[in-house]
Amino acid sequence: MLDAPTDAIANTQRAAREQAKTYTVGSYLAERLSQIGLKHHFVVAGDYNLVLLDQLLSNKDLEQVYCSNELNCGYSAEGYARAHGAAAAVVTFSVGALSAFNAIGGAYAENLPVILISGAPNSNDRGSEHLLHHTLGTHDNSYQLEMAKKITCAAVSITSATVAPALIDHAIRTALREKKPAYIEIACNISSVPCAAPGPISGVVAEEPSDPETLNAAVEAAVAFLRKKQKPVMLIGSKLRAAGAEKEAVALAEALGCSVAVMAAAKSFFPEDHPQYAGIYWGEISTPGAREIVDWSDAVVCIGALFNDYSTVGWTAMPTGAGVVTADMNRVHFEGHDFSRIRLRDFLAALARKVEKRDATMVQYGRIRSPRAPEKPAQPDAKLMRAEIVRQIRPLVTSNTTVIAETGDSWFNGLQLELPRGARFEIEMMWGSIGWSAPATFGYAVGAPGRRIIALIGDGSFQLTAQEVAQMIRRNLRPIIFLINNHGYTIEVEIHDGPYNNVKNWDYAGLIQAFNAEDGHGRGLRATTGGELAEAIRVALANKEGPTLIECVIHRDDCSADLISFGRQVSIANGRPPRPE
Ligand code: TPU
Ligand code: MG
Repeated sequence: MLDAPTDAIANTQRAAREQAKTYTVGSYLAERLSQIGLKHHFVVAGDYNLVLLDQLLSNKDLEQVYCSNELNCGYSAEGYARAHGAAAAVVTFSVGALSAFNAIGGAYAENLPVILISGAPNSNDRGSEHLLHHTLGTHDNSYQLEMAKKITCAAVSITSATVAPALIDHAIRTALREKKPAYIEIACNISSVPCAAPGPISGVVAEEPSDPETLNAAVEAAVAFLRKKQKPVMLIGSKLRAAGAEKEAVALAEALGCSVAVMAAAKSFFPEDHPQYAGIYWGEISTPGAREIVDWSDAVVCIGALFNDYSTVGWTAMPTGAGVVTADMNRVHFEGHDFSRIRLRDFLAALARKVEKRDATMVQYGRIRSPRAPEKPAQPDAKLMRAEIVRQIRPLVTSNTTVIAETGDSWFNGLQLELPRGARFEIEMMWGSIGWSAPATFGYAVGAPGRRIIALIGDGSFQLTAQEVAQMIRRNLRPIIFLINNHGYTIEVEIHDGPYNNVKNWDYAGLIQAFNAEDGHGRGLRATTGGELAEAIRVALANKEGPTLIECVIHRDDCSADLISFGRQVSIANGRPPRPE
């Protein structure tokens, strides 16, 4: 550490250096990305963004991470945001950005601040008679910005260096506040043009405070409401993390003393080893006791909950009625009250300080809880089955593990894993785009290099975005991928079957060899029995230099009981006839 006078000199020198430094639009953007804590940005090059990429490279605190295509680039950034709080992806105009839009829609649905940056046509060509490549071949090139406005919380087009700082700051600030993606398009001739130096980052990252009077009123009303109730229960939803309120939820739980159930999309957002943890509430496919305790309660405090057709199992499981308290990211409402402009974190913390103990649901849950039945290992040479895969994965999950579960039966397999304190679970349940998990695993691994990542991915999903395993190999990242090969879209089979649910088989282990080419250290293994799986896991744990993919071959119809029930209810919900006209 420097002593005080030397410190002052160093500060003056730094300020002088900053003044002398000329910023360009691109280096300004890089500085802002670095200041909000990003260490990486995900990139696919294209002629509209090449000069911008040079400018971003000039920031030594920011590393460029290359992706195989723009869809994967978007998903990688989305995975990085899950690990790191925010992320940036840089793509080229239209041919790149339109592919990335799927992932950006996902970031919107999943409440993740991903900044999508697109190179764009030269400012001189705007409104001119020139037709440009990578466009629709019309003279109006505003369509990408217009599309971006629908799937981001802020979308800006930069064609002038003078206004660039304000527009960049606006986009980043809005994304961080709203926990939603933002879009910045920069004309290719503008990114190297000098612009103003960035002001203090506090102006960009400052959070909107709760309105103190509203907060107070909401807490008073909630305390009075809960005083009248005998059996409150807490239900944790996926927006709890986006609200930055995980600790405060634990504090409220401990003050109330009640049972705490989580929704599937919020697995790991409340510690599973906490004595008040009562499992996953998901209608008829809840973990044992969770549904019963929520149904038994007389007040369900829903915190950051997100109810859709999937999370309610085809609208069969949704807490309703006068006992429901909805505590959302910026709003609380219940029985005759509606309060906005209060932050969830502040509300939970203040409520925890004032609320009276109500532990009836905890006492009752203690009576009805049933420990998971012990699982019997399969014979080592018996045909591999889904249940045996889950059984063998369980001991791999430690406090340093993140489990990433892809859409499909992998959701249900992942949800069956118990998480020790510190383990994390990532699922894309609102957007549910197959193909998300391979690049999200890549991005997550870049963002959390010290963590052991276990990805559960179905064969159908993997085929959308498999290339990103090559990027894991390129960076010597070490996730373990359990590729569940049931030769089809089994989740769709359970909802509605037909020939369209069959998947062309691949040689998945061979694919990793192909990705390795001359210098990679990925391992690809195939398990058809429990014995082969155990051996493959041993090899995976010993592979210190790259990812390991274990193809787990099971029967097309070997799926979890939960998926069968889920599929039936979703099929009923999808098949409701239209209302009479
Ligand atoms: O375990 P399993 O067999 O269900 O998983 P797999 O093999 O990954 O199959 C997933 C099947 C699936 C589809 C085809 N799940 N949802 N869909 C519909 C779908 C189509 N396209 C995108 C981008 N996302 C989707 N969810
Ligand atoms: Mg499958």
